[in-house]
Amino acid sequence: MSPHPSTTKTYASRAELHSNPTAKRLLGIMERKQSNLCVSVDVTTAEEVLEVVRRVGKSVCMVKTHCDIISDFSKAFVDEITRLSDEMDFIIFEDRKFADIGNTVTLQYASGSHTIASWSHLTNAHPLPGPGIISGLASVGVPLGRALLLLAEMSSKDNLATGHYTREAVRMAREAGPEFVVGFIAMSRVDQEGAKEGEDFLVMTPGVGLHSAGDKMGQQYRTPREVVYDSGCDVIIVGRGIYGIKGGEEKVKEEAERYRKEGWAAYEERLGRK
Ligand code: 5IU
Repeated sequence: MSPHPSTTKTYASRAELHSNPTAKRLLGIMERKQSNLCVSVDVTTAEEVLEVVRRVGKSVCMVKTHCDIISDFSKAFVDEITRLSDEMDFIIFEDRKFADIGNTVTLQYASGSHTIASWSHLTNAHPLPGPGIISGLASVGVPLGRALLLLAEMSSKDNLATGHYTREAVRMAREAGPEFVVGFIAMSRVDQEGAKEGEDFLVMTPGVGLHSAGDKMGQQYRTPREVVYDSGCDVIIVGRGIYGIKGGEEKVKEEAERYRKEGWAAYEERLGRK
């Protein structure tokens, strides 16, 4: 099979063609910072999250949050992570995994104690409920210049997002158009088949780690090279492999740089630059 067209282009050239402001900004950051690394900051107090972000911020194109695990989530936290995102030049991705009918997700996205749409540039949704989930989220997100990923595949063992389900996720994204849906959470180039002229989805991939094959709860890890070079994905998402490394502040910084370099080398290799 010939390589997917998106995998043979530079992030910079892809940035130019995107109409969605978040996708455009993200691809620009990736090129500027030579980083396709997203750090997933799954720690449970605001100060811990911000500490990790300050340590890894220089090395990443994106920071991924789970706002519902932060015990002291507040407006002050939002202000500070937003300030860091401007200062250190990264996108904020709230990994909310919306999964309800359009009306409900609209409320979950805009309201409640987290008001996710007000601070998170990018979020994601399960395609399970059908296209209404996209139109609901788009009604809130599009006026703010936000972007959405659909979960087409997952990294965990024996998950059900495979085959027909994955293909339907891709079809749903194509039908929605590029205004709001900019890509997928997936383990591979799920948009390989039936690509439409001019389309360019971002494929973002969790389950990346250099130290272990997985955890006791079904997570499965691959290396940055396997994800970016072998599978043609665009962004590597790394959590415990970076913030969980033992050895203090410097070690976390070093580890983030190590993943950034490996991810970037795999991207250059896929472009045939080395
Ligand atoms: N995450 C996955 N797999 C998935 C999806 C999301 O691991 O299929 I969708 C999230 C869960 C966690 C992060 O927030 O990505 C991975 O963290 P670790 O690198 O610590 O395993």
